[in-house]
Amino acid sequence: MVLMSPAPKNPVSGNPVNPHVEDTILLEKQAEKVKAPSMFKVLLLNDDYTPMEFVVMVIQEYFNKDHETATRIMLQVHLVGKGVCGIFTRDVAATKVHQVVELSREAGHPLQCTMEEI
Ligand code: TYC
Repeated sequence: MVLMSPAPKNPVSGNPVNPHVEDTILLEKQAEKVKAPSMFKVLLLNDDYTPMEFVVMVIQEYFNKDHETATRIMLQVHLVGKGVCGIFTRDVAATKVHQVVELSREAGHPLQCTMEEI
C-alpha cells in the first residue's frame, strides 16, 4: 500500500502551496485590477463676444500650444461651435476648466469651457 499525503494547499485560496503558482496567480489578479484612468476632453465653446486674441492666449497659456496651433483651435471653435484643447485625467481637466472660466470672468468675457468623458 502506498500512502501519499495530499499536496499542501493555501487555506484561503485553496491553491497548491507552490511559490511559482502563487506568484503567477497574484500577478494575474493585480493586472486585472489596475485600470487606466478615465480621460476627459476639455473643450472651448463659441460665443459672439470673447475676442479671438483672448481665446488664442488662453489656449497657449493653459493648453501649452504654440501660437499657430492655438489659432487653428480658436478658428475651429469660431467656425464649428466647439473645439478640443486637450485630453486629461478628471482632476487635471476640471482644474483647467475652472482656471479658464475664472480668468475669462475676471476679464469680463463670457467664454465657456467644458469637459467631456471620452
Ligand atoms: N466668436 C468669437 C468672435 O467672433 C471668437 C471666439 C472663438 C469666441 C472661440 C469663443 O471659444 C471661442 N469674437
